Amino acid sequence: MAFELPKLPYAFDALEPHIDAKTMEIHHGKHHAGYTNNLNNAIAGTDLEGKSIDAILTNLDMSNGAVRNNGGGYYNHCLFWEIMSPNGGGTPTGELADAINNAFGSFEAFKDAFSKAAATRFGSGWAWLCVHKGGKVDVCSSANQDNPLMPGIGCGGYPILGLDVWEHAYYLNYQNRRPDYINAFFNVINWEEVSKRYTENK
Ligand code: MN3
Repeated sequence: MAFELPKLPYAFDALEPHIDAKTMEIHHGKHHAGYTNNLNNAIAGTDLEGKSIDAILTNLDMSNGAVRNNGGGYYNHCLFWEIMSPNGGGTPTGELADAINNAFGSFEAFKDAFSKAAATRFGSGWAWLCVHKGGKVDVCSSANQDNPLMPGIGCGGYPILGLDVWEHAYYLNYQNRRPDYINAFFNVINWEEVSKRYTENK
């Protein structure tokens, strides 16, 4: 069965003013749709067809550029839409808050580390908050559509929060001001969903 572009869980303009409607429309309807179609074409008729996206990325042959780029692009954007919400922002609670405090000392220190990872990723890529087995969390970044699930990428944990820092994610509204976009992202983070991913994968 082919992968399908998921429906956005909110309207295109729901994340304004932090992320504008036009960016969301193009990002979801053109970019994510493109990765989805290209992934389906890349795996059609191969032994990857029918496997879950987690299984494909975890066991990926990194020399398979089409699946690496489009499988990563498919997965990363599925995650990205889910970990944002018009009711987002604030800070995490419960065991995720404890894990963040244990790893970074405070939420503010985590925010600094994540923002730095996002701001210093040269060119296109993603910043991640990941959980390792046992519950420890870690921040890393990756190039292009790579993802820490892939062999040898980032901190190697399970991604529970990701920020797209490709210019297509922010350029219409923020132009070259990536740090402003990163700061605005914190107003739409869906910590409930991030906590769920933490609990299910720790
Ligand atoms: Mn993108």
